[in-house]
Amino acid sequence: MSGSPEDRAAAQVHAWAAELGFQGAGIARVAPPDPDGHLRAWLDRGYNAGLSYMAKKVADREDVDRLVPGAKSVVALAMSYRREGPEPEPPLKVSRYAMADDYHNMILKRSRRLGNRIKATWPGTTVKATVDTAPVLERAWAARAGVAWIGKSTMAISPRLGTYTFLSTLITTVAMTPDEPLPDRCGSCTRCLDACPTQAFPAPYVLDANKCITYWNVEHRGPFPEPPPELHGWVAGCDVCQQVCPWNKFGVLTEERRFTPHPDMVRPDPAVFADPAAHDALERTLLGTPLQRTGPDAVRRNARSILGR
Ligand code: B12
Ligand code: SF4
Ligand code: SF4
Repeated sequence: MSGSPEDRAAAQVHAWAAELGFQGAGIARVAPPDPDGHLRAWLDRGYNAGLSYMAKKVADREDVDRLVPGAKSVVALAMSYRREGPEPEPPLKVSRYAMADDYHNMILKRSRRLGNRIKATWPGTTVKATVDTAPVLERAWAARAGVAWIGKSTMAISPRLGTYTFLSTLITTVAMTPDEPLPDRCGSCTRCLDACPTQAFPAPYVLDANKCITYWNVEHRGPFPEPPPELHGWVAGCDVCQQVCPWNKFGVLTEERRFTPHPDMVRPDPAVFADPAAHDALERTLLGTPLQRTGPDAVRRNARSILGR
């Protein structure tokens, strides 16, 4: 490998990321990730709904140096979970990300393996891996590192992978040559804004979680308020703003066995999902998926609301 030490470090990290199964990887120099204050504007308008954790550690989200003192680079990583197969279907639709094994542990392990290689190669280095496990603006870093641009749906869109990706970051004290950010390729398209069943986008690039189905059916605990939110058949998550996005027509498919949908989650059985007597069966069905955290009570609440029980 030729070039400066920063060039060599960047090339090495790119090669390792690909080896570890990250189809998208990019490097950003440490700088404020949200200089225009989108996060604070979002919080000021109450668009975080009941996600109180988003209003905490705002300064950390705005400055990775607070998480890793002396940080010089952020490696942004993306892994596709897209596979062929039928779209979620009524009566109870499960979003694609929620049909398979929970991604957090699996991706965190891979990111940490990448971190360990970095530490072994550059002794004395600090690294921190995140997969929605620390106050980090993962989409903003994916955009800065040239992995994706942030679309009008607020999804990070990779030209090769589309939007069905999980993001991760690795913050490190190693200096590396950064990649170029990508231009916004949404153009005049407004499909996601038009298709959102609950009109959850007050403006392009801004999502109001108070209206987003995923907020209500995955994050909200306890009974629904009156009148209850319209779930439009989605018992867990919602994929509409991704289903309509033209960048998802040709995205790279996942090769990860762990992202194979669990059969019970592809066509959820209303008897298991909605009947309180089937609590234990529902708990077993959710085991190991991202919905284990949401829990059987909330998932049954969603199913009953959809089925009018
Ligand atoms: C809170 C949260 C949610 C909330 C709020 C979503 C939101 N859009 O803010 C809810 C529960 C609704 C949610 C839903 C989903 N989520 Co979520 N979520 C998060 C979390 C924890 C934080 C996101 C955040 O910081 N929001 C605050 C807003 C202000 O930040 P932002 O979305 O990054 O927005 C940036 C831009 O939009 C931009 N911006 C804002 N305003 C404006 C205005 C203009 C004009 C411009 C140009 C830019 C701009 O600046 C912001 C900051 O840089 C991240 C994990 C993480 N730690 O980052 C996962 C994460 C974003 N979610 C993820 C996923 C997969 C989903 C769902 C697809 C799940 C599903 N199928 O149901 C949906 C998608 C809904 C959607 N369209 O966003 C993935 C996204 C992967 C990707 N390719 O983008 C993440 C990164 C988790 C992960 N590690 O993979 N999520
Ligand atoms: S996930 Fe569904 S409800 Fe939320 S913004 Fe996208 S289309 Fe709208
Ligand atoms: S549907 Fe269109 S506007 Fe929305 S994110 Fe995809 S390309 Fe951008």
